[in-house]
Amino acid sequence: MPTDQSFTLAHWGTYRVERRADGEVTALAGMGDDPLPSALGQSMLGARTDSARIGQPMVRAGYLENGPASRAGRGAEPFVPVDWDAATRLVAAEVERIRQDHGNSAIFGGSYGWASAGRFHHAQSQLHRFLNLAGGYTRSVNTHSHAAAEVMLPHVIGSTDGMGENHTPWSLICGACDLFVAFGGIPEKNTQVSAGGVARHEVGTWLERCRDAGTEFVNISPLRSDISASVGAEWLPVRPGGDTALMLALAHVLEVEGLADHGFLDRYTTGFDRFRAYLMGTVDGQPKDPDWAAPLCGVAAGEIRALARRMAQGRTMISVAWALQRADHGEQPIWMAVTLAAMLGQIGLPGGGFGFGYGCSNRVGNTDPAVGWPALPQFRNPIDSFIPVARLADMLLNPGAPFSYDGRALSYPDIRMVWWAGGNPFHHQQDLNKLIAAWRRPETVIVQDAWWTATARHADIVLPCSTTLERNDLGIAKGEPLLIAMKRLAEPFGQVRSDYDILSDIARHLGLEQAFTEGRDEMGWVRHLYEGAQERAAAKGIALPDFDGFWAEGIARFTSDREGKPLFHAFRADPEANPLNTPSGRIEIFSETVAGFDYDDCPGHPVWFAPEEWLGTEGGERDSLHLISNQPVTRLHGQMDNGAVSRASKIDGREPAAFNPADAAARSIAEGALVRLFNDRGACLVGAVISEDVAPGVVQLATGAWFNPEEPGRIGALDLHGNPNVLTRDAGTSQLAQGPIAHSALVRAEAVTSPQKPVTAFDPPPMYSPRR
Ligand SMILES: Nc1nc2c(c(=O)[nH]1)N[C@H]1C(S)=C(S)[C@@H](COP(=O)(O)OP(=O)(O)OC[C@H]3O[C@@H](n4cnc5c(=O)[nH]c(N)nc54)[C@H](O)[C@@H]3O)O[C@H]1N2
Ligand SMILES: Nc1nc2c(c(=O)[nH]1)N[C@H]1C(S)=C(S)[C@@H](COP(=O)(O)OP(=O)(O)OC[C@H]3O[C@@H](n4cnc5c(=O)[nH]c(N)nc54)[C@H](O)[C@@H]3O)O[C@H]1N2
Ligand SMILES: [Mo]
Repeated sequence: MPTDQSFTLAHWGTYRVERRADGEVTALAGMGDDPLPSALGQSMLGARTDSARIGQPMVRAGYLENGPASRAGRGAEPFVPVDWDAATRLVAAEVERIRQDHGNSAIFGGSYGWASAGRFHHAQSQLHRFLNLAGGYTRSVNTHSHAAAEVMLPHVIGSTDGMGENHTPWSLICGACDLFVAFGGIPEKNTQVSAGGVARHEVGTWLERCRDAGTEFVNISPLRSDISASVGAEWLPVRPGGDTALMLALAHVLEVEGLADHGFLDRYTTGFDRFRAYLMGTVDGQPKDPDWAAPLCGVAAGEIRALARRMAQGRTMISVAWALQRADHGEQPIWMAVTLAAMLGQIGLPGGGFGFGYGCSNRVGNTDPAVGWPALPQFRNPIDSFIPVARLADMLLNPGAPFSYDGRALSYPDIRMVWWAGGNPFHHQQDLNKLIAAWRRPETVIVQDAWWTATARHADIVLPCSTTLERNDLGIAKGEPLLIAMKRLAEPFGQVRSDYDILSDIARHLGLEQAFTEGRDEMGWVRHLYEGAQERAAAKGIALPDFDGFWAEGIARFTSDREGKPLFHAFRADPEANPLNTPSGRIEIFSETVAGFDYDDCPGHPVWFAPEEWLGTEGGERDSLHLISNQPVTRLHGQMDNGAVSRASKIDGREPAAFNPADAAARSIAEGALVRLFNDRGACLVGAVISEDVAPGVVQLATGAWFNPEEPGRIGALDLHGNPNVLTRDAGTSQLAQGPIAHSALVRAEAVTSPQKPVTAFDPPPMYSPRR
């Protein structure tokens, strides 16, 4: 019998749908078995119909009149509402023109971003499938989350295990780990989400269980709040960007005090001797000891020595948040953390070794049921043209210019069309003023989104899409034993369509409709994907109900008896039989491959590089503060910034920024005051929060406030709302990974007393109706 229950799935959780008698959805309630449902769900209903929603296709006025020749007005001009037929014909004709005149590599379809949960209506999968059928596109590789680690780790450990998959699960940390050393903390705010969805928020419970079982936590981070107070962690407020120096000094103590496990190093690693010469200062005359590191990392030499000895005394987990590698030379803390863990010799044992991303997403530390769930097939991209994801502005500004990436000499393609669906580059890209300049280069910009984000405002053609609440989909919380029937809960807003319907229609104009849809409608695809999931689950011995039963029930749970294993337990047990996928089959503390690339900014073993911008150099001596633009508590990046939860956190409409009391006092900044943060790259307004939990010299401003330039389209205009990416620097981590460096930026702060324009980010842009 079908029940009257409905559920929905979002990146931030699973929710039970509550309705009025007439069927109208009134609330999304946390699931009874979720120990810590995320409040973010409460933003979804209101945002669905708010002033920031786009109800109809829109074309920038100048583009409608003069086409691609008019691009200087991008981001500044009003929009003209058009009907779907006009919009889809315009897009189809432009795709045709660009691929005829410039070839498919001139279309940038990387379209990086989190989109929304749901296996079918995944915006990037939809767009990539469409573009592949249309002849291909220039793509992007790696993620904003952990690009440096994604490229570095395969050279060091042969995979991204311990970051992407196969972490030592919490169940094997709890009771086994004596000391959990958390670089970047284990911020519970971030465990609200996992890409694709969350069933149960369990990290908070695990931390408390670990504490009760005797694990001691050390939070090495500029923010005390990066571990919940209930865990009782010791706080070492490291200078942002100084962690590699600290790790080197810990390694130095282990080595000189005879605490390093040379048996492990000999059997399981290669290249320690080369690294040791650097560590001891044989090669450069500078031992990397605690006295050297203390002024760099801001942790006293005595504390470093004490921590190193404690780490060698019992079972120690070295945990590094992804944030550390989203920084100048972000490859180094990753390589150095593996090296440090190897010196402790506990890799492969319960509660020991290393892990990247505990506290960065709910999934990290779960025992994954390891079913390879199906996704919408994307076909093959016939074009081999790509950029590392964060090199977007460089690509647009410098067509043909050479760049290095992971041992390859490449050059930037000449992009004529940019197409984004499910991402928000005017949220995620560093140095937004540079992006505005770069964004003027392509001839046509197409954006699919549900809301007037800054990216939609900087488009020529805006194709408004439905939200998850307005369509049917299959939800699978990856890494957890749960499938959700994501039923349509509300009529689509205005004239919006799903990305699938939008692209099917464009495909029709290009003669690709049958290939794109394969004759299936939305429910046909949802059923098809579910049946694929059922098959794959069956192969793992998991029985799922048939589709109709599942859809009626709204939810399918299963049990997975997969036992978690410590990361690299098989390698530890027998390194000859289970080698790592590195050239040596071992952990590479020195990599001949990386050394062979001959990069001056990423040599063959972990080293200390002072970041170009940080508090340890001249700039820091003046009145600069280090900007930590971390992930927001109240939303997912820019998503739901227009929702109730995020809006409630604003101060006079501006994003809150947290200062240490001493830094606030020195600048006459009072709690709740309006503050201007600025540097040579840009400026924004924020509301001040004053907190002892912020290390001196640091200002914390979460990412995601919708960019709201006082004068839209003008480079350098003041952002009224508090988007940190007007301040961050756009450069690669190194020639190896070319990852983003959001966490390496210095800013200055001043109290603002004159009245300032209000935030208008959630109002629609100017529009006018076409002449009849
Ligand atoms: N300063 C600074 N910058 C950062 C970071 C940082 O730490 N500091 N973090 C970086 C990281 S780790 C990441 S992952 C990125 C995140 O950057 P993004 O993933 O680009 O950010 P989101 O706000 O999640 O953007 C997703 C967009 O997709 C839209 N969307 C949702 N569902 C759908 C759909 O079904 N169809 C379509 N067409 N659109 C949809 C949403 O409305 C939203 O505008 O930001 C990076 N930027
Ligand atoms: N609520 C919520 N949760 C999220 C997201 C979100 O938008 N909202 N985004 C998700 C995404 S896409 C990702 S990639 C993950 C990101 O996970 P992370 O990259 O780990 O997240 P951040 O919040 O940027 O950083 C975590 C903490 O690292 C600390 N930190 C920054 N720089 C340094 C440093 O130099 N040294 C040390 N020791 N610590 C430093 C900061 O104090 C910060 O609070 O979070 C995910 N979780
Ligand atoms: Mo991310």
